[in-house]
Amino acid sequence: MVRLKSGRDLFHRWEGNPVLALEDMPFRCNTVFNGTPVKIGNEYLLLLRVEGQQGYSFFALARSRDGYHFEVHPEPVMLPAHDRPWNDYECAGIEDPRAACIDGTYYVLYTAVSGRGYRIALAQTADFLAFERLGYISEPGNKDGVLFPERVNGLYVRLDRPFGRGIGSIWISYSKDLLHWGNSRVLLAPRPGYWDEFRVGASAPPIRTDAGWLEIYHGTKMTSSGPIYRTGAALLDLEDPARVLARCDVPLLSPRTDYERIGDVGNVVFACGAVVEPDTSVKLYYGAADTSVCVATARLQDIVDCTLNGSKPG
Ligand code: BMA
Repeated sequence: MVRLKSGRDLFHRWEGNPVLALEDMPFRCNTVFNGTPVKIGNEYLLLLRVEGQQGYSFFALARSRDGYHFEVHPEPVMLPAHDRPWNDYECAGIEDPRAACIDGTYYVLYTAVSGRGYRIALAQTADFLAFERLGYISEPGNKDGVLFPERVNGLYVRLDRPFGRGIGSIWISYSKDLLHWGNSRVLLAPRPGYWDEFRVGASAPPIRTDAGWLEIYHGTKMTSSGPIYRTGAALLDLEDPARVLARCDVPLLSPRTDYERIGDVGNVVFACGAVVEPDTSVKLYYGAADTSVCVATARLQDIVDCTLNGSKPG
């Protein structure tokens, strides 16, 4: 049994954090952060964002038997594409993967970066070692794409974060084939005066609970020394996920430790996915200060209760 330290946040950081940092990487790079987890059988896989020394990002894979101790595959598993038409839109890197399993198939949404801006890209994988690119599913000016893990009323559903006029909100869209999306509308907007008053974006693919789809998202508040990235949660109607049922007033995880406050980008906790265990505990994997990968845990019911009550966790 792994002992967890209690903090002031609902999520409890693992005392062995960070899970992965530069010294754990088997190849040269600048940083490793923002990994998306899947659990296949008893094995945990983390698809990691790695920033190379050149400055652009790509993906690596780490494996674990307990969700805490990971070993990184010796080579990167996905690099920005070299060939047309893909290289036109990701020549400056691929970032922030989010994996979802829908009807037995693993899909990864990621941010494709080029001089033309940020686009959301869709890829498919069987083993997280080889990836088939399926398409770009947004115009430039969009990121933080996550897929719901199942169709709702026969349609695929996704959340994303178009930039709008720079004050980003989380939007919801629908699709029959994962490639063509529509009926897009605003779902969660920044809240003036709150910890998420500047920008919000989806973090983890939504988790089905009895109380609704639980969306663990990130929000930022701007300060005189830059934004602070925190983690919050909202509940969406199971049948009509465009309907927000509840939203937690307070963040569930905030940068507090040295490894979250100090790094290439300080004051950042940025999750790209969570694993719900059979005992309904949740392992949230997050990038800390854009410099390492960490894990924090909470009970699913506590996250739901906190979101429903909308107030400070006990
Ligand atoms: C966001 C994304 C994340 C990053 C965060 C903090 O816009 O680029 O990859 O972790 O900023 O720098």
